[in-house]
Amino acid sequence: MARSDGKPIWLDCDPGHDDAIALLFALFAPQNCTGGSNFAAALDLLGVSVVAGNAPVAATYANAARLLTLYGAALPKHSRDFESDGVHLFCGSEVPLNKLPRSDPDIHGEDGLGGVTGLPSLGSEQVQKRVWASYDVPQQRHLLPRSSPGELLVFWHALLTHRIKKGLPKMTIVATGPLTNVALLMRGFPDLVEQGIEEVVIMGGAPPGTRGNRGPLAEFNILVDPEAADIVFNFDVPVVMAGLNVTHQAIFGRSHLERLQAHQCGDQALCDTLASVVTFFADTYKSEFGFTSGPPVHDVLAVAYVVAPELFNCPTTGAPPKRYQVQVETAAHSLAMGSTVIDFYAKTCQRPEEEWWGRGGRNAIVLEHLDVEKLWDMFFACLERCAQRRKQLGVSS
Ligand SMILES: [Ca+2]
Repeated sequence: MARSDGKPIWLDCDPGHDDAIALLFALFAPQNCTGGSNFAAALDLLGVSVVAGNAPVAATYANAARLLTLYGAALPKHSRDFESDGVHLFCGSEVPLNKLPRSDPDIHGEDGLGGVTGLPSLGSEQVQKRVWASYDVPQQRHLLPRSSPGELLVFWHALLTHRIKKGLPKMTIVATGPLTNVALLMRGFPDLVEQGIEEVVIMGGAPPGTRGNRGPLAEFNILVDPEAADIVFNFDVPVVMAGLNVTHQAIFGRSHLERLQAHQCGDQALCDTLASVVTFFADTYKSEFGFTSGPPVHDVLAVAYVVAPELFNCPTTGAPPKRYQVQVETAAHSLAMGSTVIDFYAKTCQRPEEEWWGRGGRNAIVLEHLDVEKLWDMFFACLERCAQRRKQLGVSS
C-alpha cells in the first residue's frame, strides 16, 4: 500500500515495556482519538531504530522485531523501499558515545521485555522476515544482524536525501531511549538534519525539582549517554522534552488495566500481551520506586505529543508548553551526571529564540502538563485500530 498522509515520523527506541506501548501509538494513533468514527492515521511511521538502553542492543532489536510483528506492521519491500507503507527496522549503536554501557534489568528484566507473554518468537518465519527486511545481505545462520550504527546512518542518509529531493514533508524523530543514534546522525549529516528534520521529541530528563530515577538528579535515558544528549539538545533544530516531571503523571491505573483485560476490542491475544506488559512494569515500579497506583508509561508521551500537542497545554490557562534553555551535565565524576539543567528565567540565553534552537539559546520545549485521560483514550483508540489490522491479516485470536 502507499504511505498514509499522516505526519512522517521515525521512532528510535530501546524496548522496553513503555517503548512497546509507544510503538503501538506510533503505528496506530488516529487523528481524532475521542471522535469514535475518525480512524485516519495521525502518523506515518517510516521506520524504527533501536539503541542499547533498557537492555543490550541485540535484545532491544529482537524486541522491536517481535513487537512490529505482533502489531501487524507492514514490511518494506526491500532495503531502499521509501514508497510503500512498510516500516523499516535497523539496529543502531550498542554502546554510548563516551560512557560504559548500562542497562536496566531491575525495571525491564534481563531481555528488556521481562514478564511479557504472547510475543511471536525471534526464530519464527514472520519475525525473521522483519529482522532482515531492511538489510541487503542477511547473515546466514544468525538470527540477528550484528550491531552496526553505520547501516542505520547510511539508510537515514538515503531516506532524508530522497525526501528532500522529492519535496516531501520534514520527518520528526521521536526518541524514547538513550540519544546515541540521534547524536550520530547529527554529527554525521548535519545538513540533512537541518533540511530534513522537523523536530526531535524525546522522552528523557528530569527538570530541577524532580528526582532522578537512575542517578540522584538523572533520568535513565540521559544518564546512559549524556554526551549524546548534549549534542541533541544543542543542535539547531527544535527539541521537545518529555521528562519525568510530566511522564510520572501518565499512570496506567487499575481501571485502565481492567478495561484492557475486558478485551473490548475483540482481540484477546493482543489485550493479554499488552496487559502482561503493563503488569510487569507495574510490579517493578512498585518494588523499585514505590508506585502503588500503576506504572508511569513514560515513552508514550513523546509520540502523543506529535499526535496531539494540545494534550500538554496548561489546564488552567490553555497556554502551550514553554521553551527554555536545557543543558546536560556530562562530567563522569559528578553526582549530577546526566541531569538536565533548565534555565527557567532565561538568565543565560544569548540569542533570540526566533533565530536559534542551538547552544546558548532557548533550545527545547519542556513539557509540564498532561491530560492523562485523553492520553489513555488515545491508547484504547490505538488498541482498536491495531485489533482491526490484525483481523485483516488473520492473526488475531
Ligand atoms: Ca525507552
